[in-house]
Amino acid sequence: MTSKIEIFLLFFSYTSISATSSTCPTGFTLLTNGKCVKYSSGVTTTHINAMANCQAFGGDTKLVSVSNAIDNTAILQLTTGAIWLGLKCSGTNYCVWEDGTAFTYSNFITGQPSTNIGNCVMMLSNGRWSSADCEAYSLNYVCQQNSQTSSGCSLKSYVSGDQGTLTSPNFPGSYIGTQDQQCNFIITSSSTWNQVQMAVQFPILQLDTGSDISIYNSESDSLPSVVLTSKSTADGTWYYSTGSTIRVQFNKCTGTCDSSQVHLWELNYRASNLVPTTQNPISNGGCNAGTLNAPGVIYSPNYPSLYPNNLDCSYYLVAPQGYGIEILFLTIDTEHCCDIIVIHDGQTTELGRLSGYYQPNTQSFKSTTNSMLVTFSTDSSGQKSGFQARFSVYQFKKSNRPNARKHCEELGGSLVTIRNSIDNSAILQFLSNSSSGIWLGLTCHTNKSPEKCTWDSDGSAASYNNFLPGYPVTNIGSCVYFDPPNQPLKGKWISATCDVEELLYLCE
Ligand SMILES: [Ca+2]
Repeated sequence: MTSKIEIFLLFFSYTSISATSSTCPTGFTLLTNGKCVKYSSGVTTTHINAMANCQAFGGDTKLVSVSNAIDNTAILQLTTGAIWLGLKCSGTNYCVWEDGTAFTYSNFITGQPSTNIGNCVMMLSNGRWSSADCEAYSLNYVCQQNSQTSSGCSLKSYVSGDQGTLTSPNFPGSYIGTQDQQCNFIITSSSTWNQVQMAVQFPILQLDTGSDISIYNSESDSLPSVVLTSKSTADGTWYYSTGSTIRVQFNKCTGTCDSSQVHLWELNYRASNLVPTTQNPISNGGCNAGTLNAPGVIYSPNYPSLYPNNLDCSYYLVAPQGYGIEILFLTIDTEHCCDIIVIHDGQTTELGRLSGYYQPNTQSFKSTTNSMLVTFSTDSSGQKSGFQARFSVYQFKKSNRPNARKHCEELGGSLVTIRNSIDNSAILQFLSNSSSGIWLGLTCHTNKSPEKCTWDSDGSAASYNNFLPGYPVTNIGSCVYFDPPNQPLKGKWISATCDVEELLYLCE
């Protein structure tokens, strides 16, 4: 018996370890978290230009994000004097990293961020952060991009890191014809913080009909949480695990495979911190937790023990611009008459009310804006266990232009208006990860006369424009979309047929 066990163990350990090596482009330095970084070293500029300079390195290069004290020290050691961070703040304490990292670590000096000073953020020479006017300062900066991991394919490949990229065998060539039939990537965060979850996204996904990619919540799960097939597209969706490990299984075609086209995929992975659970209230209203960045989990106070009487809780859930909040109630048990959960789209439009007992995982809601307000109020007697809910981000649906406009009007607004180059840069930044363009609230009436196009929001003529030279072309259509910077038309405005094209849109 013993020898059988030994043989099994030898076999297991042999197949379970597969080397992966991370590499950075020339001039970039590899940090332990799997990011490649490059210091501008003497090249100082405004925040917007620094963002553009980073993007010019190509791929997913952005201004640096900092998700913990170790990263902060590593960046500090690389630089001299103040630098721009890829962070922007609005409101009292609502800040968003340009690369989508959850804003759960900060190192601001006392009393900041202060949007009276500005919406941008700089790291000072002592490592502390300060708000800054985006245009008034000219600073050094650090660009980052994910390291490339040469993946290979084996039954079990272990990958450790907080951010990185994996590719199909033989990438950027086709995986068709490479031999292994199944590859597993078990990706685990290097963070020791226990509230971390791993997410994956596919910027490139072109599977043949005989192959699929299954995503599992952990190394040992046998049922996948998501299965991607030849019909799946690289639509920017992040797929989250419930813990710090995610397993991605690539099942390659067997037998006759389609070698008429190049089939390949590229995967980005990213660890993000779960939003800490709300604290038990020490007094009525003590469960108000401020702004919570998605993804995360919220609970009623004391959950799963009895919630207190006379509660007035609110949970304000926020996603990056261009994304909505999706909430799934894992459990709900409240006093039916009197202890009520209300879900709002944004802060005011009511999406639904829940009270009483519900089967687990049956109640879910989606916002049409990038925020959702959930309130929970209880009366003076009668307590139950309350609720537990998971909230995540989803990318808005695409729509033709008439429906997009109608939807914005239903929300009391209009499709996005761009008055100047600053607005234009903001949209460019919003679109930096997108493969779809967005509709503008602009209608053109005369061929090749951009100044005669008018904005939906107030009927005014377009005094500023960023049309591709020779546009608008009203023969194509009177509507206008903004092409994303990573597409061939690189951030330019293009004419389109209003009721045919399906694109993303932003309301304002
Ligand atoms: Ca009650």
